[in-house]
Formats: sequence, structure tokens, C-alpha cells
Amino acid sequence: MDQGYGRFNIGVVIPTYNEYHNLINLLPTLKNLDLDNVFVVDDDSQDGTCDLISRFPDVKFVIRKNQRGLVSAEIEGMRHAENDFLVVMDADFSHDPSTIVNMVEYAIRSSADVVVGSRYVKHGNNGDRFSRKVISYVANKLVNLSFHPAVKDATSGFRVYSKKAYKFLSTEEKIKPGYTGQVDILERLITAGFKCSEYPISFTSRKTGRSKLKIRDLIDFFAFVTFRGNLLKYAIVGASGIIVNELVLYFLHGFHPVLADLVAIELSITTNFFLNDLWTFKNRKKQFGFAKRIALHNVFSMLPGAVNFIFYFSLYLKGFEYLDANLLGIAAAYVVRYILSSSIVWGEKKSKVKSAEGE
Ligand SMILES: Nc1nc2c(ncn2[C@@H]2O[C@H](COP(=O)(O)OP(=O)(O)OP(=O)(O)O)[C@@H](O)[C@H]2O)c(=O)[nH]1
Ligand SMILES: [Mg+2]
Repeated sequence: MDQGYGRFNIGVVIPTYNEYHNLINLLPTLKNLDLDNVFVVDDDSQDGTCDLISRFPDVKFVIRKNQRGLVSAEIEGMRHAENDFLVVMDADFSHDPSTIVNMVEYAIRSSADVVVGSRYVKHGNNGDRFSRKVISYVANKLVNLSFHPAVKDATSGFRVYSKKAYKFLSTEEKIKPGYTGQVDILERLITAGFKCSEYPISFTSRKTGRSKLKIRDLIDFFAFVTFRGNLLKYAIVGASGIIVNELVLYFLHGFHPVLADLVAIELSITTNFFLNDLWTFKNRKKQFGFAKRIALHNVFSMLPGAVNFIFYFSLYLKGFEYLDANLLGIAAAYVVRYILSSSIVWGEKKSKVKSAEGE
């Protein structure tokens, strides 16, 4: 073993489904990288993938007969491995095999538990087709807002795991399938205290064969981000603010109608702050101290009113029905407020996830 991995033993897991034409070229390429083990986890492809078993006796094929799924195939590969580090990559040449050595070296050097091959750090690049680029970009921005903002490419499937990390994952249950599963895995690792890094990669469109991404995967992804991330919590807190505001106004209105409204606004802003601080963004390693967070929250609570008004007024002038214009204004204000809250008021410290972007 002399590729710069030193005394470490390196394995690769490749999940495959109907990738004969890619695999037949990828396996010889991997042979040149002097890896200790190559695992192909195939879900009983009908395109002749099984014929490759006899052609590549050094490769361990795991054929699953009654199961389908990219992430569950990756986890299956992890169950078979005993390597110090395990690379997980796609079969379709979107993940450049020549990057493996650098990623593994980086994992060793930075003693990271997971190194994510990232399209969105400096020197990284996403050379996918336009529609997929947009989906990937929006998906990752949503993940940044709803989960741990420090991971820039949480949906990437090109990764290096330490033995500790992949052994942990191989015993985890109910990991989400597909695209969503990559985020789920990362969330579980970060929450369990594993060290995560990113390494720049150049991603390319698949060489041959058909994509397995389905609309269903996108729906699952948005449901996951909403329910398991902070989006739903943020919406519930927002709704509770309306109730607080109405109740305070109801009880104080008799004393002084104008003052009552001002107190109602400030109290709902304050309860909103505490609920977000102690619940919605509880797990964040916050970049600002308490005083700065509450001050910023107060300032940013004023802004959505302006956004609402600008949207409402410009749409109204464009001929929108006034209630529709107002509803769109409220939605725009909500989005602006959420982005400010998640990325600034409760933004995370930059140091949480390291990346090799400066190298
Ligand atoms: N074992 C297994 N592997 C799968 C399954 N679905 C996808 N894969 C493999 O997982 C890797 C990534 O899947 P892709 O279809 O390339 O997904 P994608 O990169 O989002 O889509 P493309 O734009 O078509 O490349 C490839 O090596 C696939 O063969 C599955 O159900 N089971
Ligand atoms: Mg692909």
C-alpha cells in the first residue's frame, strides 16, 4: 500500500443499480489506487452487473435480492468493511476516482470522522446539468438553514468515513433513503459528536446510464427538512407569537389602546425569542452571545413589516387583489425573517465544520 495512506487500511463502497457500463471502467481505475478492499453493493441489477463478479475476483460483490436503496446499500457495505477508512462513492464517474487519495489523506491528516467531498467550498465545482445544479443548490441552502449551516454540501454522496463513524452508522436504524439519507447520516454523526470536514471536489454529470432520482425523493427531502429540521418549529413559534400578541392586546386594550398594542408587539417578540432560543435553535453552537441575539432579533422583527408592506404595495399596484397581495407579502416577510433568524441571529460559529478549502 503506497499511495500516501501510510499504515492505514482503505476500503471503498460503491452502491450500484444497473451500472454495468460504468462499473466495468471504474473497477480497473480503482485497482490503480492500491486500495485494500472494494465493495460493490448491488440490488440485483438486471443489466449484467453480476457478470462482473468473475471478471473482478478481488472485488467483493454484495448482491441484495429483495432490497432497493442507495443509502441502505451504503450502510450494507459498511457492515462488511473492517478498514481504517472507508470511501463511499457513486459508480457513474460523477465522483472522480483520482480525488480519493487526496480525500483519504485529508481525513488522516485532519483526523476527521467524515470528510464530505464538497461542491460548494472554495475550489469545489458542480459540473452537473443545469436542472440538477439548481435542485442541488436549493436543497443544500435549505439544509444550511434548517440544520447545521456549517456543512456546505450535505447532500454529497462522495465521502470518507473513519472506522468509528461507519461502525456507528452500520448500527443506526431507520436512516432515510436516497438523497435525504445523506443529510440524515450527517446530522446523526454531528449530533453524536463526530468530527466533520469538507474537501473540494469537482462533480461531473453521470457518464452513461439512467438517473434514479425521482420526484418522490424530492418530496421526501422537503418533508425531512421541514419536520426534522427547524422549519416547522420556527413556524409554530411564529404562530404562538400571534396568539400572545392577540391575548395581550385583549387584556390591556381597556387601559390604553395604543400602548396596549406596543406592549403586545414587544411581548410577542420576546416570547418568540425565548422559544426559538430554547427550542427551535437549541442545538446550535451560536455565534453571538445572549444580549446580541436578543438585540438582533428585535431589530430583525421590524424588518418583515417593511418587506410585507413593499410586497403588498407593489403587487397591489400591479393589479393583484389586495388580500392576495397581502398574503404574498406575509409569506415573503416570513421567508426573510426565517433566513435572518437562522443564518444571523442563531447562526453557528464558523469553526464547527472544518474544510480543506484553503489548501
Ligand atoms: N444498490 C443500489 N444502488 C443505487 C440505488 N439507486 C442508486 N444507486 C447507486 O447510487 C449511485 C448514485 O445514484 P445516481 O442514480 O447516480 O443518483 P444521482 O447522482 O442523484 O443521479 P444522476 O444525475 O443520474 O447521476 C449510483 O452508483 C447508483 O447506481 C439502489 O436502489 N440500490
Ligand atoms: Mg449520479
